[in-house]
Amino acid sequence: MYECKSQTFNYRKLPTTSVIIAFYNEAMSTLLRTIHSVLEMSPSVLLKEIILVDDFSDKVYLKTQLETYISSLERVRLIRTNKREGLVRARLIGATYAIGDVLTFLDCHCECVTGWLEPLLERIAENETAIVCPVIDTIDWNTFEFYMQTGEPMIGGFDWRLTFQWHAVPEQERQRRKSRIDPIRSPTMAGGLFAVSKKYFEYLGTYDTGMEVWGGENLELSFRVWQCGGSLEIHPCSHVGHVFPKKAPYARPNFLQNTARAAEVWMDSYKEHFYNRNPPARKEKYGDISERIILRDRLHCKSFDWYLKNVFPDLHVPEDRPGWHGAIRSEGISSECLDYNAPDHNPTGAHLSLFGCHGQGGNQFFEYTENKEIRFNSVTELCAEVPERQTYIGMKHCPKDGTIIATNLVWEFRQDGTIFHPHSGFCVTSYRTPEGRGDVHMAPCQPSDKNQFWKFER
Ligand code: LR7
Ligand code: MN
Repeated sequence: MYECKSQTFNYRKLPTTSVIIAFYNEAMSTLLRTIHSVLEMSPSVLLKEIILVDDFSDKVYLKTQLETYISSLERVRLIRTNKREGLVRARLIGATYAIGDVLTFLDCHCECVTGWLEPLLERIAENETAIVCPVIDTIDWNTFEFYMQTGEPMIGGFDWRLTFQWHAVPEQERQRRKSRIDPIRSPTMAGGLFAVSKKYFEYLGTYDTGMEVWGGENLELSFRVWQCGGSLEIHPCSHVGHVFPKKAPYARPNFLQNTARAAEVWMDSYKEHFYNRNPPARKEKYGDISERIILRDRLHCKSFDWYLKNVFPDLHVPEDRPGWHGAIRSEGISSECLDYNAPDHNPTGAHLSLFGCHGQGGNQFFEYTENKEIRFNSVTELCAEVPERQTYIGMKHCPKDGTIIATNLVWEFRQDGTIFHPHSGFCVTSYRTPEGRGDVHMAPCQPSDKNQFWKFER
């Protein structure tokens, strides 16, 4: 944005920073690209040091070869953990060595763009309780080309499985900001790239050190900073590219466990929506959270209800009425449940099909609302419909909360077990394809046809 280019900074008034980069088995090329871009794109008066934290990698080139390489670089330190710590504790180990006023965390496969650092530091100088993220640009996994995002940045949210999601800046936030280069408030952060005052980060309780390997810590910190009186922002003038790999160089089995910790500590009774959509999470042994609960009390943090109403009012909150959510099992093909595969997995477009009931929530979690919609709320809120003159069940974006619902989105779960669609006059019906696969379509309602009987189950 051209307004960003005309900004000037008085370096003497800005805090200094330590850049902390934890890595596990990263490729040499992407790791060095990150380090060099930080060194080249950061004013040297502001950059105290780069702290690399090797989280017990086993790649040979990350031993002496890496050490030799960085020994010729000024202000780059390498710390190695004694065991695999996971990204949370690896970052915190790095932070204990930091001498800068601000901690700037980066993933190990990034490229910082000219002028990336100043806006982050300036914002923290102005408001010490702000955690500030850059705009995250994409570095192509195949070509390693840098794709700079233009236009209005996206901000962070989540769905009720507690997976991170991007979405557009809401109207209310657009109105609040005075100029295109004001920081944008964001309900959540992606997790890898942000700057925070070292003092404030410590006051806030750094990270939950009970979290292992990967996942969950980004939402935990997001909820915490908002609920405990700070803010989370994206600065439109700060850009950093990030490689989104096809496949991570390590397994990630801890997402549910870490996320359960975040939900237990911060979400109050709203955590049930998460568990409903992730039945296996109820069985996760998430460990001792007593210290985090003490922290929440000590900092007099606000409720999750407050967070939803004030920070993320656009998020649709599920009703999850007892008996009206979960998997929808067919009586006709009793091993199978309604299943929604996102369009890119489904050559015939976004629609409902049948699939073996797996009890894991995911693509088989539906919610029947008081407004009589059948909602699928992973990623975004989708509502079941029957497109005109079609017999398949499509999924389309639900109307905004509080607006009128088209009759096409209305369904009736009738006493006899049928799911009736008044607009088309048809019933949801299971059948077998010529290949013998179970599928579902809309068909005239027949008395006592098992293929038209359905049951919600948890
Ligand atoms: O055990 C580990 N030890 C580590 O040191 C596992 C990982 N790591 C390092 C890893 O080498 C990397 O530098 O931690 C960093 C993050 O791991 P990635 O790059 O594999 O994670 P990601 O980019 O796929 O995932 C995003 O969500 C994570 C949730 O735990 C972290 O918050 C990541 O930092 C975060 N990345 C971003 O926010 C970049 C933008 C992605 C988006 C959207
Ligand atoms: Mn990453």
